[in-house]
Amino acid sequence: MKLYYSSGSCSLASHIALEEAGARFDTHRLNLREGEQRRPEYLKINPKGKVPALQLDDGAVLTENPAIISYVADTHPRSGLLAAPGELARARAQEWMAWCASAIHPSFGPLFGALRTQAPADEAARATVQGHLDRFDQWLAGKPFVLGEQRSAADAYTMVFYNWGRNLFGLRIGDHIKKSVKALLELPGVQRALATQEVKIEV
Ligand SMILES: N[C@@H](CCC(=O)N[C@@H](CS)C(=O)NCC(=O)O)C(=O)O
Repeated sequence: MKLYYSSGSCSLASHIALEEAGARFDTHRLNLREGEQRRPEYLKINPKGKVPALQLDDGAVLTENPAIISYVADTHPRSGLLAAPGELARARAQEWMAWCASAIHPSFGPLFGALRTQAPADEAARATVQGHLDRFDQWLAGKPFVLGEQRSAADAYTMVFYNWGRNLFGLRIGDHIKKSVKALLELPGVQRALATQEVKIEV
């Protein structure tokens, strides 16, 4: 398998899942600022022009973080990233990833837009992201990971939003998120993904 990613982007979520699953995979880094995601050779891999994309050994390409993370979890069942079909814990992890992909991630869009044009970010857009981060934080109260004491596929996004919120946009990060990030930083797979992507996380 080969993961197409960009350093510090949402593809870090899939990268963390692959490493935590103990998957064997190669990586290919794209520079989004230089527009490598729109070059014809990459559009042949992912016509959407986005990362992540996971190319499987038979050449098939999977895109969208929740799909990639679920596939990796299901093909590496001993990793314990996702519970078996029919178990509530599986649905909870998928519920969480769907929220991350469909609500939290897009809410950062206007902030990235402002960053690119060096314009001040719209306060309403910042407030929307802050609301998501606060809800994220409340959910983590009293537990190190999204589903409780054990890390799971649902934790793959935490580092992405922590990094964006704190380091790129100076948003408020609650203590429960910080505790979760600390716990995630102890995991060898998370450490490997961050090292490969050359992303430095401080809590
Ligand atoms: N829905 C996709 C979103 C992928 C996405 O937006 N990736 C961004 C990086 S975080 C990207 O590739 N942006 C490049 C561009 O839009 O040109 C997913 O969850 O995987």
